[in-house]
Amino acid sequence: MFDPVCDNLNLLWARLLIEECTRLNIQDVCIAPGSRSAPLTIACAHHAKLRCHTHFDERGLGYMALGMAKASDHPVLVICTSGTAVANLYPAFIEAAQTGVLLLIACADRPDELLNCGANQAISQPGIFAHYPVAEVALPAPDEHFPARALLGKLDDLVAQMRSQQGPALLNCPFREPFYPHSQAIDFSAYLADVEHWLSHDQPLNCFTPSLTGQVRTPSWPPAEQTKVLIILGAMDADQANAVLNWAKNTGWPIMADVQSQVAGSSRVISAVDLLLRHSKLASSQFDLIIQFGGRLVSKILGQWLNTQTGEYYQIEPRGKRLDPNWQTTHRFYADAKSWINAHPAPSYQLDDAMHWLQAQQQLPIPQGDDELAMVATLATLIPTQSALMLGNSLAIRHMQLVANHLPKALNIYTNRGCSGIDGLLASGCGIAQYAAVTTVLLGDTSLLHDLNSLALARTTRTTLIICVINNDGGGIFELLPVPTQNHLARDYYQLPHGIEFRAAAVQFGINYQRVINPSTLSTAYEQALQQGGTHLLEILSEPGAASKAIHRLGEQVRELSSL
Ligand SMILES: Cc1ncc(C[n+]2csc(CCOP(=O)(O)OP(=O)(O)O)c2C)c(N)n1
Repeated sequence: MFDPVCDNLNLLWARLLIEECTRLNIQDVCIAPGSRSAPLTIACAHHAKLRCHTHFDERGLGYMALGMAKASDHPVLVICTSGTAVANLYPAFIEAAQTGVLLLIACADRPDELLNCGANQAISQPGIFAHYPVAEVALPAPDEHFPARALLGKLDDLVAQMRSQQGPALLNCPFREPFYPHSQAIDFSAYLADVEHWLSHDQPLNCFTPSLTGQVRTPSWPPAEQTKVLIILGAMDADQANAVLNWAKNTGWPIMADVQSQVAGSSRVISAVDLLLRHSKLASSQFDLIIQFGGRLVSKILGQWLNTQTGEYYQIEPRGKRLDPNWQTTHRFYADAKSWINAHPAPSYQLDDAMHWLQAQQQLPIPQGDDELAMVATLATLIPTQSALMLGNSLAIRHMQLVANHLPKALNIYTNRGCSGIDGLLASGCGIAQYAAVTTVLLGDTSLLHDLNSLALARTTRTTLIICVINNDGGGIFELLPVPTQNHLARDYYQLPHGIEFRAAAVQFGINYQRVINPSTLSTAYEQALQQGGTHLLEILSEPGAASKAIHRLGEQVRELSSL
């Protein structure tokens, strides 16, 4: 029951907003300290239904919230103070916008009279995230002339827009002093009279029902039996991907799966595409119809190969975003995979078109040796089924895509591929770890240095969190890119070798640490970490330059496979 007695109007407004957030199904709030945001923070701290998470660094806080929102499938609230605190949330906010994650940022602000006059810690906050929010509300400072009904209604509208447009939103909250309670007990019943009904139940003030749009069927469906059909699975949820696998099972159509499809480890999909397409015979295949669910394909080779296909190309994507860097689709469907397949019953052709791809996949060589690719291949076999895996950008995700067929069948894979930043990857993993019994984070050394602050989050994680950092002494990916090497340009301006190992950082943050130098020490260290539980940092040492050589070698082996 909402208590109308409160210390001051700031706190009452904050309590109204936070209560409404919980009624709108927000269960986690990520808070960074600050004075002006104190009413919001205090309201959260006293709310029995909220799980509060704190961090001193707003950049990491935003990324932690992002990971949590993805893993929980609920919107997550982030609270911070005014000034650069808000700006530090920008990277996570953009990533949320690009990938449709429901982050609600509530930042405290100065009231109008303290803006543009030299007042401390004041910046221009409304509009700070440019066009990235799906919606934005700039509240007035708490004022009894502003009805409680309008206050709650504005929040309801914001969250409804987040849900319908699938993306993050900004709630700017100016407060005048006092920010903290002074043991007063003011009865605000008269002010709350216009939300009397809301006070008596536990539902949001406004309930929104999304409009039900009828699914349009493609006139030419189903394709004729002789039509060569290929299914592509991009980044998507496990239940959507599994629904597609089920739907297609009697067709015999080949299914190529990105590592982000959640089903890359299934024996029914072709996930080692990056390797298979290096073989000329497979690469010469042509399809009449490609049906792609989700997007943001990791494999560049797959993307380039798809570009050589000249048939029809359907893309099914629920947010209505074009995920089609080749500008190749002939039909775009604004639908999630399940709705689309419901409207398009799969024919039962029992073809054997997928067979030679799947057989070829089984014949692929497994990376051997002590380099990072061999270690990632080993890691793929160690990760427990049903656990969570956060894949960092740069080589971490690319290595895993190469060996994705070795992953367990059921695994929750998370990535930040909206902007593919190397920032906030550990923080995102820490957010995911709130919702998974076991979380593995795989990332590069520069990425970990970028997000070293987040070891402070990792140390407080209560579940099992295994951070695997591939230390190849800088940005190993640049070895694979045509960066000029003369005058050490690649080394001094791109790879930035640092000679740093992470043992001391692990000690500083009180995290278990193991140095790993080959697949067998990796297996031992990983199994031990799993058994022991808690947070572990496994430092996978890899010779700089070894990754590009290993990928090249593997590609050569595939090209020479005569049995395919
Ligand atoms: C925030 C951000 N800054 C810069 C980049 C460009 N970038 C892509 S990969 C990379 C190097 C990453 O190095 P590391 O994390 O060690 O991974 P490795 O390349 O060795 O796999 C950089 C700087 C980026 N993607 N994101």
